[in-house]
Amino acid sequence: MNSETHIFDMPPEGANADWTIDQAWDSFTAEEHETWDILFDRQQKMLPGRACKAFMNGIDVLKLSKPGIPDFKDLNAILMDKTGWQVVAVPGLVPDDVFFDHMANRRFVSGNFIRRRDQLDYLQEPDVFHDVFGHVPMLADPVFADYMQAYGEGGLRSLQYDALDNLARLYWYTVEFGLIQEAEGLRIYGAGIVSSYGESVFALDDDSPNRIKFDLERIMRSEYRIDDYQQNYFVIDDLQQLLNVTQQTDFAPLYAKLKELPNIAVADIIDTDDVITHGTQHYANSK
Ligand code: HBI
Ligand code: FE
Repeated sequence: MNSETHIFDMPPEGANADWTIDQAWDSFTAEEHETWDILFDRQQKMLPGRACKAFMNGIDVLKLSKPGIPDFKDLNAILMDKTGWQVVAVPGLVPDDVFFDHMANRRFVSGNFIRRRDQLDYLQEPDVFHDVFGHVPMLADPVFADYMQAYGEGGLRSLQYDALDNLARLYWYTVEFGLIQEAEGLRIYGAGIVSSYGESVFALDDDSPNRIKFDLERIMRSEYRIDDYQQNYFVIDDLQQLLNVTQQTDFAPLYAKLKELPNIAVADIIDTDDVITHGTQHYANSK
């Protein structure tokens, strides 16, 4: 862990007991607002025909094309009206139970800093661009909004079953790196992809990764890497599928079953996979 990461055991000085802080929107510098604009413009050019309908609609209804880092007061007024979600500022990564508790109460935590100019393409910790541009548009969709709350509630329960690793994979392969099959073609809904210049092309167009139909049990067994493009992406038929599967699955027996099954390595395909595109893995193998 380097000195730039913001991980604490306790809420840092000045933060509230639930780890939230004031966004202090007036404190962002002109350069920081401009960093947002550079990132926003780049993604905005890329995403038509790539991001799913719900995401594009969220950008529109939340008026995210207004220049500069969004003021959460204005953003929340619209978001609350659409789906009852709120965005709250936090200093950086927060503990899992805190993260889940906010989500279970329809609050999405956002890092209250923006990446430096030499980090436009990659940073390890979620900043306000990833959290707000990547995640918040989807929270304006009523079905996805319910899925995220259900996920937060499930996250809290998973801690009691010592199954956080399994459930975190569901978040990773849906909320962060999910693809969706729309009538017009394959589209992105995952925040880690839509907020990344390189991966928003790679995930859809590159012949390297595998693209596999969504399967809850399979995903909860699947390892992932956080430091490079994904080698497996999972594809849902629609957002309702995510909500249905989380509401209809009895997770306790599933967690028990998963403890007896081996993990599935990054890039592996298994017999039961419904494979949409079988990747070459040339990208991973060239490293
Ligand atoms: N904290 N700020 C922040 N953002 C996250 O995405 C986050 C977190 N703490 C824990 C956490 N994510 C994980 O538990 C999830 O990825 C499952
Ligand atoms: Fe994220």
